[in-house]
Amino acid sequence: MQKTILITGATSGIGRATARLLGKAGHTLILCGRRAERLQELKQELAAHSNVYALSFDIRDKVAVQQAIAGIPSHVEIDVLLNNAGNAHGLSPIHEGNIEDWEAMLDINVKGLLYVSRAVLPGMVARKSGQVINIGSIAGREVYANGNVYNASKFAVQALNDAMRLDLNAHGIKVSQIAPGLVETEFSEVRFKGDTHQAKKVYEGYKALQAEDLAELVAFMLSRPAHVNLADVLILPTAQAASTVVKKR
Ligand code: NDP
Ligand code: 8X3
Repeated sequence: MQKTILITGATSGIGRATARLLGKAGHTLILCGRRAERLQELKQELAAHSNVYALSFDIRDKVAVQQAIAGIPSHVEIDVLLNNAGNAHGLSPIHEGNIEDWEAMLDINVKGLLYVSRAVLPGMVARKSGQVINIGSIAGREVYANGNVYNASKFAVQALNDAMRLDLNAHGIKVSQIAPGLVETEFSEVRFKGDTHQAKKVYEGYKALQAEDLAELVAFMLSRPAHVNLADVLILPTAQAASTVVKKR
């Protein structure tokens, strides 16, 4: 069955790979991110398969989020919300943390997810159907040294995922979390502020998850029958046993 799927953070990594897979399967997509040119490229790439709406906004801006989602044509009813946009900014001990980095992580990973959810969920509730998939992290299950505020933001996603499932249960809405371990995307470049050498080192000596692995998981979760909810899925590279335990060659 074809669905209408809103994906935040569709300009890169997990979100972009998922947009490609679901778009090629013919689903209608609402793709979000700040980099408008990448959204347009994706729209063109998928034009033969999928009806794509591109919404460019900064998820930290609650007015922009609300306006962008309110601007979606009223006949386009969102069946699936993939709350994926997010990043780590920095990796340093708490007493040396950069306060702007902290604000970015809390504003994007937590508050941004809330702004989008607040704008999308009332429609699902009114229709008594829908599905939310929140992208959390292994970092939301165990803290690691210097991860502090990123960990806190992903623990918040875990809490919000569980809270959404409770609050939306009476309305027939599925709520699920995917908590990945190490995925080779632009994530580490963002964390290390464009230091590609440091970013590459994160993925050296073992096979990290690829964005396409996550896309396949999302597609599988969406393909389950109505009575089945993969409510919380931890997905790791085989080489990874815990946040900081990775078997390298
Ligand atoms: P990428 O850096 O490749 O993608 C991040 C996406 O988030 C981009 O599309 C970016 O779009 C969007 N985004 C970031 N900031 C904003 C903002 N202020 N406003 C709107 N959109 C924003 O990383 P990943 O694909 O790896 O990350 C996706 C999710 O997966 C995140 O929630 C991350 O925490 C999570 N995750 C990643 C893991 C990994 O190892 N890679 C592991 C576990 C979880 P744009 O810059 O165009 O705005
Ligand atoms: C991203 C994975 O281990 O860098 O959430 O925190 S990790």
